[in-house]
Amino acid sequence: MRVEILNFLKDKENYSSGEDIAHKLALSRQALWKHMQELRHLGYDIVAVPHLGYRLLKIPDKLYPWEIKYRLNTKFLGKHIHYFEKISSTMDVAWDLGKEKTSEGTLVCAEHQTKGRGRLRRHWVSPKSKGLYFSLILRPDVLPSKIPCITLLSSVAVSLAIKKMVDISLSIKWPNDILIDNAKLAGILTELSAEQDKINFVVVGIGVNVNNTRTDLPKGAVSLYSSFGKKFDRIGLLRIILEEFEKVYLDFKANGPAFIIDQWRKLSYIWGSRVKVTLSSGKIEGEALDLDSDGALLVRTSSGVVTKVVAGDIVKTN
Ligand code: BT5
Repeated sequence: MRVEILNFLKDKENYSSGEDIAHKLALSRQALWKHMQELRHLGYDIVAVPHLGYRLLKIPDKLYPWEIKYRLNTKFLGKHIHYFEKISSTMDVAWDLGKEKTSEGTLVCAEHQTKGRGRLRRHWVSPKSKGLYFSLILRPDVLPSKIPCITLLSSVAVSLAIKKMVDISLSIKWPNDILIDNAKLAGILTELSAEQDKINFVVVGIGVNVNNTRTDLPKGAVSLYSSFGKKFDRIGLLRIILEEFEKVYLDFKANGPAFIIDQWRKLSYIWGSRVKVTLSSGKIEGEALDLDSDGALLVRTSSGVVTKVVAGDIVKTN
């Protein structure tokens, strides 16, 4: 009922009389008053003026599931949401849900992560209510070899969403960093449960620095706030990311990786540059040539051999 009351208030620019709301939602005035108290407790700024009624002045800066879903224009992404004030990592919860056959598109988000992680278990700094920290459960019907495409499509979708919200020049660093002027704005982590020729599920974890101040950020990182000097609507940004993500994902499922790879080539700045790549098996150095149709990075070493890199860290050396 809380959500219905909120939607009622959101649809009205002005005051709504208690009598009107109670009547439309088939509630007693007493029950309505109780719900209003609960909403205030959740952080909603609702004023009540005698003879005029109630008016919603401010929505709290919280990733409440019903706020994310409000006017969310997706078919399946974000239709089921698990929300936490504080959690170790959204990846852990999403992984357990993935094993339990939770439906594709389920979203796990948190205000704060105590053990947010990046690749190779590196720490992901996740201060309370400053950034977006969320994981999506996907069940793509593709071969496990196509998994790098899922990481690439995630960075393309997040970049397109951020550019939709704010006029900004972004770049992507292979495979998963979204950068503003070489500083890291967002990171993506893809974890996979698969058998030899079948994916059971994929968890895509996305961290975006939104309203972090410089002191909330690790070295080499940037936030939208630190770049623009103003706060951004985290819920609005999350909604746009979900919408863009679903569009790019459905296009990938229907038409393959052509769109993602094309967008990715445009957003990446390494083509033709010398790069040093750290792999689990050692290091290689060479020229970043292109992406192949699996989303792997092709690097030509000084011996002229072209190496296909599926996972690793790259640094541009010229
Ligand atoms: C990543 O790893 O960039 C993937 C980050 C994914 C985070 C999301 S948040 C929601 C979900 N739940 C999780 O627990 N994780 C996902 P990687 O490429 O390995 O980069 C990690 C490195 O980025 C660290 O070693 C730091 O140098 C740097 N770093 C840590 N926190 C950062 C932040 N908030 N902003 C920018 N850089 C950061």
